[in-house]
Amino acid sequence: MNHQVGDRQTACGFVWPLAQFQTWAGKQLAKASILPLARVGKPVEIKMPNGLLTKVGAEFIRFHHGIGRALDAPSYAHGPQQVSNQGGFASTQLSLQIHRGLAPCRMQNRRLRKCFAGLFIRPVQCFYNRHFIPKAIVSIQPQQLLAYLQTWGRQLGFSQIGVAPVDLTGAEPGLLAWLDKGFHGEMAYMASHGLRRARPAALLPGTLSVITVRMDYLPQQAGLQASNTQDWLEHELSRLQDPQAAVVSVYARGRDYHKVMRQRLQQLADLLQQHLGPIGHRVFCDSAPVMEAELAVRSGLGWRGKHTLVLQRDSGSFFFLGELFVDMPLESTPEVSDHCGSCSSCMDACPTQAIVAPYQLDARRCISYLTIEHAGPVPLELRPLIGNRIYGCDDCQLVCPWNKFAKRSALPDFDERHGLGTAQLVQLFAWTAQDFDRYTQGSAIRRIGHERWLRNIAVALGNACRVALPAHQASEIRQALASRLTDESPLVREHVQWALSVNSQITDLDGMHLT
Ligand code: B12
Ligand code: SF4
Ligand code: SF4
Repeated sequence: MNHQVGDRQTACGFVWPLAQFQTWAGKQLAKASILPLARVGKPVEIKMPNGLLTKVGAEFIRFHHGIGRALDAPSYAHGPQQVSNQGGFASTQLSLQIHRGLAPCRMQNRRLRKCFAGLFIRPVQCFYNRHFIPKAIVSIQPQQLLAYLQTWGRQLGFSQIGVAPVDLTGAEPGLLAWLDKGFHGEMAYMASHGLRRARPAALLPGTLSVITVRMDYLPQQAGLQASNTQDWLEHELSRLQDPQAAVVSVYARGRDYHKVMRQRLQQLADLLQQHLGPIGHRVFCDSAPVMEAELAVRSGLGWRGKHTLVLQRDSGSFFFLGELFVDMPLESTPEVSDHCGSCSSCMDACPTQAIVAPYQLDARRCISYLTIEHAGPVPLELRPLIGNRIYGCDDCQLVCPWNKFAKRSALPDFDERHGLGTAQLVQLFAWTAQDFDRYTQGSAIRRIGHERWLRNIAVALGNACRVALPAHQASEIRQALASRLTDESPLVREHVQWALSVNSQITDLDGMHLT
């Protein structure tokens, strides 16, 4: 990259992070991406006549006019111009992270050499996530740091820890194609952040690495009713065949994972800070525009299955993902190879054919989306395919051969609550709004509210009515549905009416017409 800066500018770096290095170092960084601080998609020549350059404060240089805005985009992360800046940023095909945290411009050669030799020299001070972080200069071997992280991670109940780079450029075309096809449905939050979702350093300026974690969540109770608890997979599959069973996705039977993960990630960050002094950091678990599966894959926590989830040879896919964004340039952990081979069980098993091609999920057809994210009426053509799944769906995971190796959670947080692993539809349909609030306290289920809960169960009851059942069971279902025909919610009433209209067209086991 060629550049020309003002006469009075002795250090030749012209944009962060290059401004921090001597001329030769800046050039090497730009050319060879020595550190993950700089990535050049296409060579760009920028000439800045004297006067356009303004030195702001003691530590960084900002350009005026269009290109300056584009290059400086991440520092505007919280401003209203962020989206348009990002557009400009992308179209230049140039990606440079602004980082105010590394050692100052006149970094001594001795320190720089140390940095390249594998020792991370910690910043003296920085702003991160709008907070001032005072720092002591500490050096630590990357491998030593990773070993600490892994030990602390295990103590906190994480199953694995990795480190991902912040460059997710490779994921951007897939994200855009997914949005372009409208696969996100009503999840407006998936579209509203644009490419920031694939750019951790644009989401939080100063982020240099992402510490990734995964946590197994299979409850200790899963399959307890089976003759052998190791048969939990068969047990889950058999409940799908029982029309009166209320199937709540395995991940949602215990405590809300967002809370568990974020608390423990913060504890991990606290341990890190006890060791290293203050660091710029922020924790995430399904709580911000972050491509968690991409980060997990890039840090070797697993490979991407054809169902789009991340999975592992020795743990299957029943685990959550979370991240700790940090302002330290850490060495990434290696990726693992893909072991799906010619298998397509997940795609074949999907009740709604939501996996439209390998690694492509049309969320609008996914039962998890329909029962959790989707607010309005469930599309009529999809209702019969939902079966008895009332919150989320696990089918594509249950059939995956690698889930024979799924691990039970190390934490009691994911223990099943209120019999949610064994509940019946009629029983849950009887929950009042107060019952719903009481029984779902601290659970992810609470997010959907009582109305959507009843809507989902009405669909499942309607599907139960399609199956030939002994007369007394069919009658119990009809009565439960009828009790909500006058529900205050038009959404619930419509689904109940649909369920009962299905009921009127079938016959029971004794060959008697049910209406
Ligand atoms: C939105 C979302 C959903 C949506 C959409 C899922 C999806 N695949 O996009 C819905 C509501 C359907 C959903 C369902 C579930 N989810 Co979800 N979900 C998310 C969330 C918030 C974002 C995922 C995302 O970025 N999607 C955007 C698309 C573009 O990404 P992608 O599918 O990975 O696509 C990539 C490629 O496949 C490819 N691609 C995709 N489509 C296309 C199309 C074309 C044309 C092309 C060329 C390429 C392409 O490009 C993309 C970039 O590489 C994440 C948390 C997070 N912040 O990351 C959790 C997350 C993925 N979900 C999770 C879970 C547990 C689930 C469920 C199992 C819950 C359940 N039991 O009901 C199901 C599983 C359904 C499934 N098979 O994926 C976990 C997964 C953990 C793991 N082991 O991987 C996550 C990571 C949450 C967490 N923190 O643990 N989820
Ligand atoms: S969660 Fe269920 S509906 Fe969604 S892709 Fe997997 S099997 Fe299909
Ligand atoms: S079911 Fe088969 S294709 Fe799907 S994720 Fe598992 S191994 Fe891969």
